[in-house]
Amino acid sequence: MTQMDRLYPYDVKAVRADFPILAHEHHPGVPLVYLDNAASSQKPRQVIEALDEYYRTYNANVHRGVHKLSEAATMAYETARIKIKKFINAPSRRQIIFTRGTTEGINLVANTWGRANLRPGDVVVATVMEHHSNIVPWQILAEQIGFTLRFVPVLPDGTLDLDEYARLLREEPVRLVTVMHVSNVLGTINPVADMARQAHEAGALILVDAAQSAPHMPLDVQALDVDFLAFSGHKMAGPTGIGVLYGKRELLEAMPPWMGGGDMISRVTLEGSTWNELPYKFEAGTPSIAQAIGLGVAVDYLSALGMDKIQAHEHALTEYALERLAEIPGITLYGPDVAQRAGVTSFTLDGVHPHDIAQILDSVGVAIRAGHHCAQPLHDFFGIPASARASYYLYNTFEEIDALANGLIKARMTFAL
Ligand code: 7TS
Repeated sequence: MTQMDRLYPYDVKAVRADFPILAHEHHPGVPLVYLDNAASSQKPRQVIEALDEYYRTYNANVHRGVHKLSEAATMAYETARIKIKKFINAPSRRQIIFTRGTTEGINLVANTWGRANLRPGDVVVATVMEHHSNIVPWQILAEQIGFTLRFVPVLPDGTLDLDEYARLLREEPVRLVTVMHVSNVLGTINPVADMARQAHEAGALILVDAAQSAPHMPLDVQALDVDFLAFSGHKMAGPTGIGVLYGKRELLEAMPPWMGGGDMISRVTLEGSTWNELPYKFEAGTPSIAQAIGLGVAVDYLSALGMDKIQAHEHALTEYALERLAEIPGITLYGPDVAQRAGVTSFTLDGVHPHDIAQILDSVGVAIRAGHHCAQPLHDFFGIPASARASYYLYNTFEEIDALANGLIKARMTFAL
């Protein structure tokens, strides 16, 4: 299939015009082809302008002053929360906790629910494909508490070994399953609704790392029936420094706070303190106000296009990328069939180190990521120290995938392969 046969589900040209950075030249005369979206996405002018407007016209702290600026800031901050509640179909805005990102959301669950509920002998199940942010917090806690961490293996096609998952749930005292929705290396879409059902049948809870799904597909936390779900604003057209943790209400109500400080208390005396209601119990200190407002605008932007259409666009891009990449001699592609994956393609090229691939691509304007992508155990499984990764978003085009493929051919020629 050629790129001419492809139809875009929305006006990608108009979308691109909303992202100022995409109009920049990467080098003189060389346009930017941004294919490092799994690391962080670019931002539309609507989000940039919302930050600008906040700082220029109503900058103030939230939940405090009765002055007009503080009221306006509080209103915008809380309106963003309601937008995000709708975006993931949470039952209540009280279940939307603003964090700094996915990493903080996972650490929050580990340090509150985990610390209060996990005991020596308990089992927490993660997977071999997890990002380090969903491995290390559990390792730290396991060392302190003495519970056991087990990992669902990955199969050679880049999907999870779900038979082993079922066996772990059947045979081990599993209290929590913590799993990524979409792999940031393989693009694998894990069957988290099924995994949640199985976890619940075994009496376990499930936390979903939605860092690579919330930006790219419709999410419904009630349909998935997950207990906790975390994601980052900066990967979904929003600012850095803001993320979301969703939790089931009864769990959040029962959990102790993590960080102590202003805003999270109801009453403080020198003898002790009582906690504020949800979600403020988990939002100690001055939050990322501008960033939360910006994330609300990003969510408006994505929703206006339609998450189903964004997903369809990225699916078509990924299908095309897999075809084009497969034509490159000496390439090894990791991850499942396009039917089971989101817009992430990782690969190695015989005789060329991933960092050299990234450097040569950069010279022709194509920005990708090379390295272990914070997933060293997964790279260990495939027996490679690093890979090159191109990841796609709502503004990418088929022509940009051609630029990637042409850049890879140049990389081979540079190394005289
Ligand atoms: N979980 C997954 C699946 C991720 O891809 C990332 C970031 C995180 C968690 C952490 O998100 P943060 O916003 O808290 O940092 N992934 C990547 C990546 O693949 N390349 O750079 C960051």
